[in-house]
Amino acid sequence: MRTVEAEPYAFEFDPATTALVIIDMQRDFVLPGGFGEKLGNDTSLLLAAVEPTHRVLTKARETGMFVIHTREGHRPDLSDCPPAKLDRGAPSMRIGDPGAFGRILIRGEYGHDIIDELQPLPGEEVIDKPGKGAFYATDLSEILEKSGIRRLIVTGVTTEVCVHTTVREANDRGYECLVLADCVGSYFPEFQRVGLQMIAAQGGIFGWVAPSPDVITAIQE
Ligand code: C5J
Repeated sequence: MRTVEAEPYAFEFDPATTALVIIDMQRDFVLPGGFGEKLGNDTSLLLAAVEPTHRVLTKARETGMFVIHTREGHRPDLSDCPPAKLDRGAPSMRIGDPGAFGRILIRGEYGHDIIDELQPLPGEEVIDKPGKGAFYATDLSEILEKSGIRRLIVTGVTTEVCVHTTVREANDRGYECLVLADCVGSYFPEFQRVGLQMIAAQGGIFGWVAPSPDVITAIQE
């Protein structure tokens, strides 16, 4: 077992039964010009997570840890996108509309795919999810069970939406989740701060939070 100082208390993990999960580091969310920015958001706050996440991913790959990437998106005919999701907030650009990087959040489009820096390697799991959580309408549960994974080290975007939803879903399924504070990002600084606090509050109500350099050290011990 490895131990890393975390909030609210030390997180223990065995790299052999722990997966690194990288949530939705897609061009449409992270890059200037993409869907996220077109909705009025500042993507620099998400881009800040790229370098630290790349360092964790490199260490995980070097040490043979199980790596999972997720992508939020939909079929080209939008049959897996509820009208409520499509219409929410009456946005000027909707999922499926043409955007700077192809049709917004549609599988197979350039913008739906993961940014160059964090592209999956052959053999790494890529979970295509229609919802915010990575367990809803995917085979993530089966993959984790089959692979003997008990704990998740979680990175990605956005902190208070897809990261939170996935960590909550995982916690309810019995997985212990460590969220890396500098490897997750929100368009809203306040949500980033409070989102991280919420995870570790009440004795770790649904997880732990730690900075990535400490976790890299623990992985390579
Ligand atoms: C959002 C996500 N924010 N990946 N998606 O709609 O957090």
